[in-house]
Amino acid sequence: MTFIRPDFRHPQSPKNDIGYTSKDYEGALSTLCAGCGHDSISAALIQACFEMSIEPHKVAKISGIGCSSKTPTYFLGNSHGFNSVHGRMPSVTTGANLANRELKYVGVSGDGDSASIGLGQFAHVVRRNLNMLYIVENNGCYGLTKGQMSATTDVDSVNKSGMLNEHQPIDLVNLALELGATFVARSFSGDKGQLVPLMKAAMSHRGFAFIDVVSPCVTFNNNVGSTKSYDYIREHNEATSALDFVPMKDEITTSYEQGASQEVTLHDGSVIHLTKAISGFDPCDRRAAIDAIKDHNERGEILTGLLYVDTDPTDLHDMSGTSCKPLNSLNEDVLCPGNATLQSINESFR
Ligand SMILES: Cc1ncc(C[n+]2csc(CCOP(=O)(O)OP(=O)(O)O)c2C)c(N)n1
Ligand code: SF4
Repeated sequence: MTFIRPDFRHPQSPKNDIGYTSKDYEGALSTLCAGCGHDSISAALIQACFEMSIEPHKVAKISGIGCSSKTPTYFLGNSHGFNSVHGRMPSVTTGANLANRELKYVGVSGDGDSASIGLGQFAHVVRRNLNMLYIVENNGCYGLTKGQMSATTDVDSVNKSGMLNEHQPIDLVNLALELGATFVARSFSGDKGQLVPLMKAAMSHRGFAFIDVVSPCVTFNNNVGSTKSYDYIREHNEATSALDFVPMKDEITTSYEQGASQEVTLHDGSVIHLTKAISGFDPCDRRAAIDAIKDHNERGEILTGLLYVDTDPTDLHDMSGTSCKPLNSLNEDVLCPGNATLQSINESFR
């Protein structure tokens, strides 16, 4: 069957600050199952990039293998993209990122892609604090290969064929916090109101920004007994706070009452407004985030929202002193500094 997306564009479609409509941020028509949570995440990314007036050609989308990893085809059709190997999105993103720091990097992965075959890659990209948005579209199963349980399936969760999982799950959010991630959030594909501002804040963060998005697989893991079904998540979701994101360039004219909300200012001057829901929760306290996640887990609840942010992180570019200019724009004079300089470098190693 051939799917064709109509090219019609309403002449009065709202435009963002750089003159683009949200259509300019769309991709190809999705071929995922109708109702798949992953499609809602693509829609949230389109909205976030449109509202932030990000130039599509300044974005690189990188993914691994899986239904989730197919999704970069369905958003930002005018951006750079690379659909890599299963579990290897982090190393491909690291290479591209170090060669060109002028792009925004959006990595899309699945729980199979990141928590099983790619777990080692995930761990290292977190601890290196690579400047990127890393999204795991977490459905607790291997959707593309027909619903096998994954490493994030909860104990006692039952899949569509009635199998009960007895293995301990890996919580990628906890792991990211333990490994030193500088921006950590969890959300639900069915909650665009929470997901879009989280994505905007994550893309403004300098360093590794991780969002674990619970994204039900309607075909293989949306049954009664699954802890990653739409019904289960809606019933067990508790948000740290309602949040809003104001980019650095926008005038701050919000109506938040003092005391009712908390502001977190990022390194570039952008502000995250949090209207507190959980009393005493401080998103700048890593230890408190780990404890809060564990407490909620023990009560059978899923804590969503902004869980931790370091407002002044040191990313891999700072640590490694990488080139400020893309490597492909450097000319011969810079790339070949001449005999004398090479001699002095060699001398410094003697
Ligand atoms: C090296 C390698 N091993 C196994 C596979 C088979 N395979 C393809 S996708 C996938 C898992 C996908 O699960 P996940 O990352 O959770 O994505 P989802 O499809 O659920 O979105 C597996 C095991 C593969 N493509 N390559
Ligand atoms: S199999 Fe599951 S994860 Fe894959 S497209 Fe269908 S609903 Fe989505």
